Amino acid sequence: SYQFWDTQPVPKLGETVTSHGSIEPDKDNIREEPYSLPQGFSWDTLDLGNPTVLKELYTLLNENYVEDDDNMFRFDYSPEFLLWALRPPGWLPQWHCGVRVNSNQKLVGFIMNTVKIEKKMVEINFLCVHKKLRSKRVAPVLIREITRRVNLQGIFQAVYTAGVVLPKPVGTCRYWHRSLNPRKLIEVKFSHLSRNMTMQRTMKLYRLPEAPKTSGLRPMTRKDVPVVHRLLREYLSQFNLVPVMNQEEVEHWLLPRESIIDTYLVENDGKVTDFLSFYTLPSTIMNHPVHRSLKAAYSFYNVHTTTPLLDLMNDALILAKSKGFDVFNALDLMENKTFLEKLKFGVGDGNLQYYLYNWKCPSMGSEKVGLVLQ
Ligand code: YNC
Ligand code: MG
Repeated sequence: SYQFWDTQPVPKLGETVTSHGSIEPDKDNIREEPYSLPQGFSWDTLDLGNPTVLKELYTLLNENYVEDDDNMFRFDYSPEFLLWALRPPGWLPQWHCGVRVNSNQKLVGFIMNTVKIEKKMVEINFLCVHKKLRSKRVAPVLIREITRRVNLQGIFQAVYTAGVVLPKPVGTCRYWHRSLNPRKLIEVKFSHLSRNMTMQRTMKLYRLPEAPKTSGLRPMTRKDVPVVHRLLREYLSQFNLVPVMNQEEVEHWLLPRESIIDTYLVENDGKVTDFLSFYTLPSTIMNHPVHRSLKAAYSFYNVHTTTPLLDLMNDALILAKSKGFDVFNALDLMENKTFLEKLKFGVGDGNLQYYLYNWKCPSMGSEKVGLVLQ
């Protein structure tokens, strides 16, 4: 049973949902006072424009955020990446909701950004409680408080993803990994040398050409925003859970930013037909004498109308390799299952569950999920 989640407007785990709609009505009286934290803690809205505060958030996440099941790797979001993820068009300062320990000012961040998914929803991300404060029921207080702050803006729905199973996933996706630097991945035990394989043969197996193959492939620029916006909207219409971005949001999320987001499009005879994108999210390698950081690229939105998706994604691998990434990760959502095995991705362990808050709809296969969160 779920002591906290059973009190929330989400379907029960065993429930089969057949209808669409909100679970509880929009509230007209929203609590004015913040929720009470355990003794010794206070709320603090984080001003991420202050470099000292941004560094504090970076440190909290760098030391306490998501780890793999074997506690060998932990996400290492860069400060610049955090600014990109947490300040999209429409961000509000009060949604960067932190908790500090009164005595030493240490931080527990719970932060979010907006996304519009047909109904106006917020996207919740970066829920993090310091390791020393785990299992003390601080997370439910953070969730209740951010819900209150979002409700005050007249928004009553949210979307979020997590590795853990909660009531109730609307979709279940799985990460796949494509080795780009197999020697390092094996050295840090991210992957293992297969039976009957030598290092030499493994390196040959994953070798990639030096340069992309698709003619007309080039980085996206600001003037491409309208065409990328149109391609994305048309492409996403085939999936069931998708972001509805305006041009400003397309510019924010897809225009290249060094070491944060890469987007390349295909233009021939003045016509843009396809694009690929991936974001940069390294992981700290815990307890390794030589290697400190695993450089990972994550597949973001890839849209094809003319270039086969397989060719587009092969070019994404080539670009990522040439930029020094060790591994290219992709979820099995959208049309990704059509290329994962062919391009030598290996299946990961663990799932990424997609959830909606206060919104009921039938669950869907991963190939119907058209939303990627950072
Ligand atoms: C989780 N990831 O089941 P029950 S993903 C949601 N998302 O509740 P305590 C979670 N709930 O079972 P701890 C959760 N993980 O009693 C645990 N829970 O009903 C539930 N890890 O609280 C759990 N970041 O404080 C249980 O647990 C209750 O101290 C237990 O804290 C949890 O960002 C956590 O993986 C995750 O920092 C903060 O373990 C901590 O363990 C941690 O005793 C490492 O909590 C980092 C990590 C999670 C990444 C993410 C999405 C979060 C979505 C939150 C839900 C948003 C709902 C919508 C709100 C807006 C609504 C509107 C409008
Ligand atoms: Mg806790």
